[in-house]
Order: sequence, then structure tokens, then C-alpha cells
Amino acid sequence: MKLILIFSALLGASLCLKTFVGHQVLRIQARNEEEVKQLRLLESLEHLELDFWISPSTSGRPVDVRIPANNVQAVKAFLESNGIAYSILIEDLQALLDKEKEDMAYSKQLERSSNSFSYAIYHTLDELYEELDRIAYEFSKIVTKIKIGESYEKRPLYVLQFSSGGSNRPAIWLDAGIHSREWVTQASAIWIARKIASDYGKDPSITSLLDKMDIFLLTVANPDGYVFTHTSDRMWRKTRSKIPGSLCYGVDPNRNWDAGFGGPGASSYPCSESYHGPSANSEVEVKSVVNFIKNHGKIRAFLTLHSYSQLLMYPYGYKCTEPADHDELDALGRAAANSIQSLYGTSFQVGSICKVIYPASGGSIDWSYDYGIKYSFALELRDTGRYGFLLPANQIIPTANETWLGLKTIMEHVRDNTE
Ligand code: BHK
Ligand code: ZN
Repeated sequence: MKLILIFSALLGASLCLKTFVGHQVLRIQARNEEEVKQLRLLESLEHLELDFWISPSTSGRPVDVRIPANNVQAVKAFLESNGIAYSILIEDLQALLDKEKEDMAYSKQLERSSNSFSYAIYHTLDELYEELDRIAYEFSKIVTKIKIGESYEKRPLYVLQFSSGGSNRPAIWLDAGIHSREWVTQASAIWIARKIASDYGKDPSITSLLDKMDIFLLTVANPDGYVFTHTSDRMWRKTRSKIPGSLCYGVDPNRNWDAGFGGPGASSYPCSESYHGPSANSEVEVKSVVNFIKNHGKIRAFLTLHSYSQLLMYPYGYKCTEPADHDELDALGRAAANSIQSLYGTSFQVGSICKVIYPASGGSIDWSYDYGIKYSFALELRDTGRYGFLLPANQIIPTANETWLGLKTIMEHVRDNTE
């Protein structure tokens, strides 16, 4: 066992896994708009190489930021000299990462000896893709695997179609992992895939849904990024496309949709974590989904999974005005949040992207809503910052379970309000 752990640690090192020794994650609490302005200034200082896990929006909203070891003192001094309050969310990011790696190596051994896919651990892309095949094979009566395109680095983009029959039925879209480091989303999505497949014919709710509508599930919307989080940089968020004229790689795929493209809450700096890209749909991962949705023609709901913060959001992000269907979306969002809470008490805040987090243009659900898909929601799964993107694997199944209850509430409403 020890040997395996040492070996896998060496292997990690040999593949040039970026380390985060001494990186801290601070939670900053701006108490007025002046302090928010100072945080925006801080965000614009590129030489500090800050990674905003939650960007500054308005006073009262927390800001979470990862700071490289050599800049921790400078940032703290900046905050203190401006009288801005902060606390340390993560003391040493590398310690959490080491724990995650060790957990994975250990539980991987158990999984191997049990000879079956464990939904309680994180997996590589290849492992997830193998499980998609097993689900499609085991439940071949209702599940079909479709390749909707290829990533920048030519990895397949696989969608599972859940259908009890019929042709060109109205459908629900669900994706996860558009931001690669949000690991609990891909893990929850594959759990949900098996759940839908195995509940058909047993759970009356999912059965009546699938007797009327199809579900399309994209488990890993950003496969290149996901592979990169395993091999090189656990904190990678963007795609891996090469940006002409820049040394930096990758576009934020949730700023790349054709909805208020290039507007507020998106960056035009290729090195930024929220870089919107050279043009709308420049990322093949985004373009592939757009093409699929347009070609299908009868998508009635567009649901996307992110983490973390425990939020359930509807449009808009590129502007702060309410969508025409605000009252219905808000009521449905609240009902879904109640369903989530009913299982373990996990509480989700409900509202528009702009009001609940921050202005963010070029996001997927703004595009889908403006395209005419009324039921467009983004969910930010667990937690609220204790572990952030490094949610321990023992929370995967509870997270997936509660998320599924929320999604089911939305899907039932869509079912009952679609001809
Ligand atoms: C979600 C959906 C649409 C627009 C913004 C968001 C928030 C999301 C983002 O794109 O900045 C926050 C995030 O990744 C962490 O999951
Ligand atoms: Zn995200």
C-alpha cells in the first residue's frame, strides 16, 4: 500500500503536476462599495497571479481568492491597509491536494479489488467514459451514447440520450463539468446517469417523464480541461485552446456563448480565468453544444451544473434586468431548492445570476434562454467554501442525491408544462 502511494506520488511529480505549496484561499468580506472597488483593483493586478474562486460583485457577497505563496503577505497587507476584513478559508492548498490524491489512490485500490465502478470517488476521464459505455450497454433499451463533437484536443464529447421511444420528442438538456476543476459536477452527473437509467420503470416520476420527453446528458463538457486537472493543474477552469498572440492557454467556456458576449463580468485578457475568447462560440466545446441544441429543435429545458456556492440561478448574467418568465422561474427555483433541502438540509440560494453572484456575460443559460428555452437554470453544488472545488469524495453521493431531487422537481414542472 505504502509503496503504491509513493509510486503514485512520484508518477504525479514526473508528469509535472503543478504544486500549490503555501497557496492560501482567503474569504474577503467587502462591507461597502468602496471596499468592492478596492477588490476590483486587486483583481486587475495581473502580476499577483490571483485566482478568484468567487469574484467581487457587491458588498455583502463574499469574495474567495487563491493566492500564490509568494504574494500572500502582499495581498494581506493590501487588505489590512484598506481596512478590509478577511479570513483564511484554506491555510495551505497543497495539504488539501495531497489529501485528495492519497484518498484517491487508496479508494482506487478498493475499487479495483471490488471490480465495480465506485460512485463515491473521483475518476479520470477514461474511467468516466468507460462507465458511460457500461451504462449504455446495461440499459440499452433506454440509453444511447451519442458523440456530439470533439474537444480542441480531439477528445470525444459524449452525450447520453435517455429515451423510452418515440421520435423527436421534446427534451431536457443537462451538462456538467464545463469548468473542469468543479469535480463534484462530473461525478454527480454520472451518478445521475445511472440513477435515471435504473429508475425508469420503477420511479413513477422519472417513468412518466421519459414516456413524454427525452433527456440528454453531457457528463464532461470540457474534457481537455478535465484531463489537465488530473495531469498538470488541479485548479484548471478553462478550455485548453491555444490563444494566438498570447503565452496563455484557454478560454472560459462559460463566457464564450453568444449572449451579451464580451460584456460585464468577462475578461478580454487571455491570461484571465474569465477570458471570453476571441469570439462567441470560438470554443469547439461550446459550438458543439450549440449545434446540437439547434439541430434538435425541441429542447425545452437547459440545465447546467457548476460548483461551488450552493446556488440555483436563472437568467440573466449579462444584464441585471429580470427575464420575462421571472415569476415562474423564481417559483420553480424555490421549489427545487426546497427539494434539495429536504434530504440533508443543504440550503441553496435562488435568484438571477446577476443578483445572486455577479454580472457574467457569455454564460450558457443566458444563451439558451434568449434562444427560446424557457427553463434555463444553473446550479452551483456544494459546498459554501470550506473545501470549495476540493470537495471530499465522501460528499459525492450525498451531493448527487440532493441535486437529483432538485433537478427532478424542475423536470416534473417541465414535463407538466410542455405539450
Ligand atoms: C454560472 C452560470 C452562468 C453565469 C455565471 C455562473 C457562475 C459561474 C461562473 O461562470 O463564473 C461561477 C463558477 O464558475 C463557479 O462555478
Ligand atoms: Zn463553474
